[in-house]
Amino acid sequence: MSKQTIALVGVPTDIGAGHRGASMGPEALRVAQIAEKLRARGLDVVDRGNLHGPHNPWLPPVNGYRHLAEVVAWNQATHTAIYDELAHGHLPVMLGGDHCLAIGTISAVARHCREQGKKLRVLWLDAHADFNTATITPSGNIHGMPVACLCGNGPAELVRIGDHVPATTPDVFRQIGIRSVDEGEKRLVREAQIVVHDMRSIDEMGMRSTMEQALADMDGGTHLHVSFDVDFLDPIIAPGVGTTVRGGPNYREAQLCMEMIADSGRLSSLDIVELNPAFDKRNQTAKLAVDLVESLFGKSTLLR
Ligand code: B3U
Ligand code: MN
Ligand code: MN
Repeated sequence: MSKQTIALVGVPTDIGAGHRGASMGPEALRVAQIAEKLRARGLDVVDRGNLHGPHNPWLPPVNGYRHLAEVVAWNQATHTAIYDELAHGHLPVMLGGDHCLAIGTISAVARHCREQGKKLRVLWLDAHADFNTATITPSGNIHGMPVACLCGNGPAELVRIGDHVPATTPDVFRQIGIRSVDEGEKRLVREAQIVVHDMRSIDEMGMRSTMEQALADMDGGTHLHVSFDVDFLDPIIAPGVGTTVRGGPNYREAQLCMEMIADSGRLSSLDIVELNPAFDKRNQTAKLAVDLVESLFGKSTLLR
């Protein structure tokens, strides 16, 4: 079998975020040589360039949603592009962009899994649960809502992306690194019974046991999607994000997390989101993200 092509798809928008700047994420990752570093590992990488969509009008929320029409347009484009890569047997890497774009990627991955008879597992690496709705959101920013939308709890225009409602179900998610969940959001996360490995549990049982649990019960028929929100990382090592939350995984913990995902051998699609060069220093957070993504694709720090 020839090796699987990794397809980089840039989605340069901050349409769902509360700060401007995640739109520069794809270029910062390219400047940090994401393609070259993966190629140096012997991987086959193509860069599809960037998708296009509406500009950010920077308006206040309407009925609990900021920029809903624009978020829909960007996610439709993302869905189509990611679905297309999967249909060609490629491993898509979505270079975001803010986390609202996971509606487009994960709906595409879920559709692909239904068609191929595969089971879906989503690792949601994030400081936030992203399970807000219009009535409980403190901000109206749709990057705080993608998991809810994917599970059918959101505006019809977003919930319908992907031709199947809901796009997926709460049981496919494993959330890791969570440390900032809004009051109303907590209740919804509990009701949906999403499996959350929050920072408290990582502190108590360590990253190794956490990842063993999150990666358990997968087999050759499992498609593993990783949605990597860069604010998952501790802001001491990753200041280049819009919404930092202190107390995240440190460099070693993050490396182990990525290495254990690589060891599972199941990684089939990836989002890299919320990188915000406007908050970064000398592109250090983009470089760190690329370093971690290299580990995700099998670079081990040990001579094994
Ligand atoms: N939960 C808050 C903050 C937030 C969520 N995701 C990010 N920030 N990046 C909200 O606005 O929904
Ligand atoms: Mn997020
Ligand atoms: Mn986040």
